[in-house]
Amino acid sequence: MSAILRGAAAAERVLARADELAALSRTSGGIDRRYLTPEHRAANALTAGWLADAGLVAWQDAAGNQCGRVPGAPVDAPVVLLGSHLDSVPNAGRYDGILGVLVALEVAERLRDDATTLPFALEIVGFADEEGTRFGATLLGSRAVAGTWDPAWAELRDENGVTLREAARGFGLDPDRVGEASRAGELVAYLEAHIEQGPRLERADRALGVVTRIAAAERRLLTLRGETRHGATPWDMRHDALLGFAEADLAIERIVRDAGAYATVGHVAVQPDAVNVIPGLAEFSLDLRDATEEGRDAAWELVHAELVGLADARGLRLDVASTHRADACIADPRLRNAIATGIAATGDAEPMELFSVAGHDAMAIAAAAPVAMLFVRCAGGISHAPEESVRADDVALAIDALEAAVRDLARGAASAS
Ligand code: HGY
Ligand code: MN
Ligand code: MN
Repeated sequence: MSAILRGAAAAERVLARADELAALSRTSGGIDRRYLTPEHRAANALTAGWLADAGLVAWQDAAGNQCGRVPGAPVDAPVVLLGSHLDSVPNAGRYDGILGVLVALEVAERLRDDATTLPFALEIVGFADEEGTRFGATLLGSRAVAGTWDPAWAELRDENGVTLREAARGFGLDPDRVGEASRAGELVAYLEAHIEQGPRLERADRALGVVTRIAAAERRLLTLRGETRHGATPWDMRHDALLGFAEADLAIERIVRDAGAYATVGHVAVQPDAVNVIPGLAEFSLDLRDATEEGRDAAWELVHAELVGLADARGLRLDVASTHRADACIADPRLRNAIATGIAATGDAEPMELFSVAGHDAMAIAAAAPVAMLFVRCAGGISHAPEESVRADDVALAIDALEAAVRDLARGAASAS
C-alpha cells in the first residue's frame, strides 16, 4: 500500500474511532463524558481494545487513565509518552483530546516493529480528566501521572454532592492510592497532538503548527452579595447583585480585551432566582488567560480594581476565590524541534509556531518531563461545541508528523548515547 493510501486509511480510522467515542456520553444529544462515570469506563474499554489490536500492552492506572505500552523495550527503559485526554466538556466536540489519543495510537502501531531498536519505551495515554467538568479541578489524570496528585482532591464534590472518593470507589479505584499512578522519574518526553481550538492555522492555510507555550491561566469564582428585596422596592433602595454582575461582565470584556488577554465568564447563578425578587446574590466564574503570568496577573489587577469600585458604588460585597491557577508552560526546545522536524517531513518547510490559549495535559506533565505539542487545524477554530471538526487529510499529516517527530527523538537519543 502506498504511503499516501496508508495515511488516508489511518486518518479514516481515527475519524471513525472518534465517532465511536462520541457515542459514549451521559446525554443522548451531544457529547458529555466525565471523570469516573460509566461513559469514562466505556471509553477506556474501547480504547484498551484498540491498544491491544495495535499490539500494545494495555492497562488502566490508579487514577483511571487508560495506558498502553509498545512491547519490546527493556522494563527500565526511559519512557516517551504520547497522548491526550478522553474526557469532555458538556456538549463537546468529538476531537478535543480524542484526536491526540487516536493519532498517538496510530503512531505507536507504526513504530511497534521498531520497538526493540528505539532508545526508549513508547507509551500511549488517554488521560481521564483534563477538563475538570465533574469536580471543578482540572488536569486530574495528568497530574496523577506527573506525581502531583493532591490527596485532598478526594473530597471534591460533583454537582450531586458525590465526592471524588466515592466516585473513585464506584469506578473500582482505591481513592487513597490514586497517587500510585505517578510516572515521575520514568518519563523523558511527552508529545501531545491536539486540535488548535482557535482559527490561526486555518487563517494561515496551514494544517499543522508547533506550540511554543501554553497560556498562563487562572480560574476564579466570584460572588456579589446585595440585598434580596421585593420587586416593589424603590430604585434608590436597591442593592441588586445581578445588575452588579451585568456591569462586571461588560467591564471584564472591555478591560481584558484592551489588555490583549483572554477572559471567559462561563457560569453565573443568582439567588433566589425568582421573577419578582431582586437578586441578593450573583455567583460567577472567571477564566483568565494570557501568554505570560505577568500578563495574566496584570489583567486581573485591573479587573479586580474595577469590580471593587462597582461593587462599592452599588452597595454590594465582592468575594473572590481562586479555583485553578497554572503558569505558562514552555515547550521544551529539543522536543519542539522534533515536532517542527515532523511537520517539515510532511512537506511544510517552515512550520508555523503559535502559543496555545487553551490549556492541555502537557501543562501538568511538564512537572515530570519535557513536553511539546503539535497543533492540528480545526474548522473555523471551533471547539467545545458539536460543530468541532477536522479534515481527514490534516489528520493523515498529523500522524505522519508525530511519527517523524518520535523518530527524530530516537535518532537524537541514539546519537547522544
Ligand atoms: O480550558 C481549556 O483550555 C481546556 O480545554 N481544558
Ligand atoms: Mn477542552
Ligand atoms: Mn483538550
